[in-house]
Amino acid sequence: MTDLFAGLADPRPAQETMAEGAVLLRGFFAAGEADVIAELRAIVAQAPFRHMVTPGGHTMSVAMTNCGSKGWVTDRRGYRYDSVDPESGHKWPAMPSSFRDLAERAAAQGGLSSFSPDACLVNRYVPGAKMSLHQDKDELDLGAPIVSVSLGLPATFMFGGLLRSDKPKRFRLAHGDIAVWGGPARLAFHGVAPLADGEHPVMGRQRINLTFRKVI
Ligand code: MD3
Ligand code: FE
Repeated sequence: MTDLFAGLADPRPAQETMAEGAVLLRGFFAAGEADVIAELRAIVAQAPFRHMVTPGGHTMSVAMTNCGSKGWVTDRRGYRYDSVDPESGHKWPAMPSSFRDLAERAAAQGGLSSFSPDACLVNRYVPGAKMSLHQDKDELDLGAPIVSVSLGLPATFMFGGLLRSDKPKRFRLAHGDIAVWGGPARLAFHGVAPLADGEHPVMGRQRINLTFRKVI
C-alpha cells in the first residue's frame, strides 16, 4: 500500500478519548502479537468458529467462539453466558495468560486498574459481515469495563449514545487497536459496519475481535 504519510508523523493520536469512559489505544497490541495469535489458533482448534442464531431466528453474519470460564452464546432461547460450549458439550478453552495480560495492561493504560476478565468472546468477520447496533447488557456487573482488541482487516466501528436513536460516531479500528469501555460509555449503543474486502498481511481476509468482559 502507498503510504500517503511517509516521512510525516502519523496524524492519528496514539490514544484518543471517544467519549467519557471510552478510550481508543491505537497500535497497542504490536508487542506480544505472535503469542496471542498462536493462542488464538489453539482456541479455534478446540472450539471452532460457528454462526449462532439470535432469539429472533436470524443467523449472525459474524462467526463466534469463546475462551475463559464463561462464553457468550445465543440461540432461539435467548442470549446468555454459559461455561459449556453447546457444540461440543465441553468447557470453553481456558483464557491464555497472554490474553489476560494484554487485557489487563490495556485497561490500566486506559485508566482502569484491577480489571480481571473471566470471559473472552472471539468474533470473526469476513468481508460483508457486520454487527447491528446493540447494547452489551448480559453481564451481571455492569460496573466492570470491557476491553476490545482488533486484529486483521480494518473495520468501521459505530459508537452511539444511550438511546438507539442517537446518531453514531464512526471510528476506524485497525489491527492492533484496543478500545476500553467503562463508566458512562458501558451501556452505549454500538455496532460494526459491513466489513470491506481486503487482505491483511498477518491475518488474511478477515477481522478478528477479542472482547474481554467480567461476567460475574
Ligand atoms: C462499546 N463486538 O461482541 S467490540 C460485541 O468489534 C461487540 O466485534 C464488536 O460489540 C466487535 O458485543 C465491538 C467493542 C465494544 C464492546 C462492548 C462495548 C464496544 C462497546 C460496550 C459498550 C460500548
Ligand atoms: Fe457489543
